[in-house]
Amino acid sequence: MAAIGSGRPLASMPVFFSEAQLEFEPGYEWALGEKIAHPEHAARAESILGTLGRDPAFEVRPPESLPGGLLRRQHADALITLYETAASMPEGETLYPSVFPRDTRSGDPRNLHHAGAFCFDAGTPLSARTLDAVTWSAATAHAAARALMAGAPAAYALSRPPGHHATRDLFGGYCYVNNCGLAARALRRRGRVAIIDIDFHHGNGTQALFYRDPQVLTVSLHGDPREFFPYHAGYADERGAGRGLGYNLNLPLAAGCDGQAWLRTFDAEALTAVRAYAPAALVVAAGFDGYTKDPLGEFTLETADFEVIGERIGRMGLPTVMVQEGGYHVAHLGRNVGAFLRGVRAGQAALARSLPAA
Ligand code: Q9C
Ligand code: ZN
Repeated sequence: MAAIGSGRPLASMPVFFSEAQLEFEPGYEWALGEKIAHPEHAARAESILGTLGRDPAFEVRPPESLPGGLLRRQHADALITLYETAASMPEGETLYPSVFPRDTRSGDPRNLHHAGAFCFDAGTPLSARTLDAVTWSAATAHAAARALMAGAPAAYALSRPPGHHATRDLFGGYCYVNNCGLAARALRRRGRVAIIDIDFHHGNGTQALFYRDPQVLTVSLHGDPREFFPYHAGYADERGAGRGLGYNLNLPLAAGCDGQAWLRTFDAEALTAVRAYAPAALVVAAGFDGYTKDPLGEFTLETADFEVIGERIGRMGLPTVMVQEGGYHVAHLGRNVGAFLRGVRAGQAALARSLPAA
């Protein structure tokens, strides 16, 4: 059996995406009492496809469908049942949970009035198209992990809707199924896995999934949760629990953080921890809402910074799955993703050149 990622840098990097992911449109959300256009819309995926689709460095293809039952191995049965219930909503209708019971055990996933029992914020709607879109989004992450197990050194999942805020039991933060979690679980069969989350927001869902698991290291750089979503997680003193203690690393950064400061923390803390962990594979929760013009994030990262971040990741010399998360400046999202992925390729190629030929 070939080791994961044992292949040479490929002529083109596999990119997984399914058209079904374009069918779900959240439409709007409430921001401090005002109804605004929802930031997480299908045009984000089109922006990314616009860049990657016409670059021969990338090969866009649909993922294989997700093996039956896989979502329920990572998520609560009731959470997936709720999405199934929503699949029979009237076409064109969206449901925004607005009643959140403090005791979430009281939820009936066949009653959409109970949706708030499975949800932790009011900006993440359900519709008839949610289940299909999030299942295909999850399939891209699973397919990218499988591409690594087949020998690809790197693969990109254009997972939209995103996933890193989704926990075992709860959706929220525009996320329904934790795509990075699925990729890590697929790769974990071959050894330890590290997940680095570069999205502007803390990956609370991913952290929670692996909090007690020493076989998966979770590292996240993000806007300080005292000030930014998800507010209730992402603090530096959350370090894992039980046998997983020491295998979760949170690196909160102040608003206004620029590329230089971001990269300093990334090198000194995040990559140092990953190197010490010596994983068999790496999963990157690749969010681009730290971009300087992003409407949600408040860092000042430039397109060139994403290329450098990619290059540093590539130079780790680990088989790497990149899973799309946030990034809401639609017009520049494609170029930021392209810069990042080209950086990863360049980093892996530079490392291959510097090593003696096998
Ligand atoms: N009106 C991801 O980047 N809402 N999720 C912020 C804005 C939550 C972002 C309020 C932001 C979630 C995957
Ligand atoms: Zn984000």
